[in-house]
Amino acid sequence: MGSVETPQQENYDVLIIGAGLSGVCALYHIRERFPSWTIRLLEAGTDVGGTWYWNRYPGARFDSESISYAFSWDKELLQDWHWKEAFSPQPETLKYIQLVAEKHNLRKDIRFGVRVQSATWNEADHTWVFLDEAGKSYKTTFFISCLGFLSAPTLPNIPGIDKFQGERFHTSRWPHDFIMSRDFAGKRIGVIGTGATGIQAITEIAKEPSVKSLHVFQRTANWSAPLRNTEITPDQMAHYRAEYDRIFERCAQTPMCFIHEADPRKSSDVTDEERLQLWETIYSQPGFGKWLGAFRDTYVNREANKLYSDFMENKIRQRVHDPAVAEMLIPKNHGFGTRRVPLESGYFEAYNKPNVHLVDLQETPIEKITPAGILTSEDTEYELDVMVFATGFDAITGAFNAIDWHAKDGRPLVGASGAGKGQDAIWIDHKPKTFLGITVPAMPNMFMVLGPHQPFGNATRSIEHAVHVICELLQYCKDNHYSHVEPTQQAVDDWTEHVHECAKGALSNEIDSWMTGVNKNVAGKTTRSVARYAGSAIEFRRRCEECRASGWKGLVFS
Ligand code: NA7
Repeated sequence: MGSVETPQQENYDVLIIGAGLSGVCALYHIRERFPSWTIRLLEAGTDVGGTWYWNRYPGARFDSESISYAFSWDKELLQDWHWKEAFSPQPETLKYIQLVAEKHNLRKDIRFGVRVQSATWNEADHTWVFLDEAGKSYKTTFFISCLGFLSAPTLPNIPGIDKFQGERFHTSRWPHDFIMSRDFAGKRIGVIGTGATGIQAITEIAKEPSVKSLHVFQRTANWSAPLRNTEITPDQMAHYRAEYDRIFERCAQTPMCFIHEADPRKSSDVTDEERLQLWETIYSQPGFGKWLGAFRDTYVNREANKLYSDFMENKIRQRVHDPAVAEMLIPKNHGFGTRRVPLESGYFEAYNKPNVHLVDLQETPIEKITPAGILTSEDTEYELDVMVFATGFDAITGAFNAIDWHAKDGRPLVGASGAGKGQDAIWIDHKPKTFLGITVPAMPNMFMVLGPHQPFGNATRSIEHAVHVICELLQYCKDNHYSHVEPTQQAVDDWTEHVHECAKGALSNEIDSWMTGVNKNVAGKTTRSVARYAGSAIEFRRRCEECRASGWKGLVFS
């Protein structure tokens, strides 16, 4: 293969979209593996980083351990890089990704500031043609989606949202030159949203002494538990450097690729004292252990979940001075750990400050946004200078939906059921169909990193695996001179059924959240779907390897 370029159209062997961790990893490996191929990466932002480029809101940081999150393949960088904190803040993580790009001279193959608008499959020559917003076209044989599963921000569908006269920020579109002590000084801030993002941002804004007031508008209380972040000293870092292989090995042995794993006992296997002892131990330790390290039946057995939720409720009560506020902060509609558990560093204590106020939207829903602030039922208007939307993302399928797809036979990728073109869509009503979470029916030559039906967990670990599978697949195409690969309908149906099976029995599957495909701000996303691989990443990898070893059974090549 080779490249012919004209001013109107650029031609590539492989086109990658998105320069987050997925895109950076894919670009590096594909370039290394296929040096004779022409490869280009298109990115809407002005630099690499993805999630860590866009999400610059105060308090943005990992809640997975920094040392388990780095790329495992750059051994040299692992030995050079110093994670400053056990749970890295956004600016440091962005620096790390920038360093990877710099060290491997990746930016030379990336076009920044390019937002893709449409994509069309050409059956005649087995290529995709992408069109960007500026009207430029890019033709490619293979295409790798590194679009991100939390990259399409959504604003709340509240009447009057455009009428507000003050400043408005979505947390994932935060200004690059923001300084809180300057930009929020003396201001009345309102935050809508109490997911992982809201909890981090609220905590940090509440700590800023110059802020006049902070009102938090909470529609659904979320569980949250202490992060327990610490600095990493040079000595500790030296120790971790020697341990990296062991750390990554450990991640490979756990269902979500974190260093944490469930206690093998069931809640009912132990005495009340033993149960309390484990809970207190994991609660006192840093990181996700308090979510993922609980008894193994905690998220599949209602009684077990209730016991652990009661324990967590009491922890909240102990930390919030006003009992009425504590009650509002305790989730009533879902058990602990059945949604993604945000980790916090003083979130509950924020509500003990005299200038921080919680508005329970279950009690007094928002009627509208006014030029001066937020009007809730009972005619209360909260006057604000700044409105922060921590309202999340059109998750998993959202970034795909932002592109106008003309797949095989002109089919759209995402569409609404009912009348019209949507009926022909491959993912009707945002309900994904894939094979191995990597390929999609009627979307030949497209491979996804962190796409629907893949395990998310510790993202870097999942990314490395997906990129590995894609490289193997591309190698097979190259070795056999194939320019066309697509999953069979049977393989897609079987895989999609397997993914649905994996989700059965999990209490999280009964709860609305981005993980179950619900976002009430997005048309067509009001009912639950199985959008992610909820089984073990170990089983996921086994199935991918089985497919490779079988000569890619389930895929057709030509
Ligand atoms: P999430 O977890 O989807 O949270 C969004 C929050 O915004 C959540 O509390 C929502 O309440 C709230 N929300 C959304 N729309 C509205 C309206 N219209 N009115 C009031 N409140 C609203 O997004 P995050 O950014 O926090 O986190 C996403 C993931 O990113 C996170 O899990 C990490 O893995 C990284 P709701 O619960 O829907 O009632």
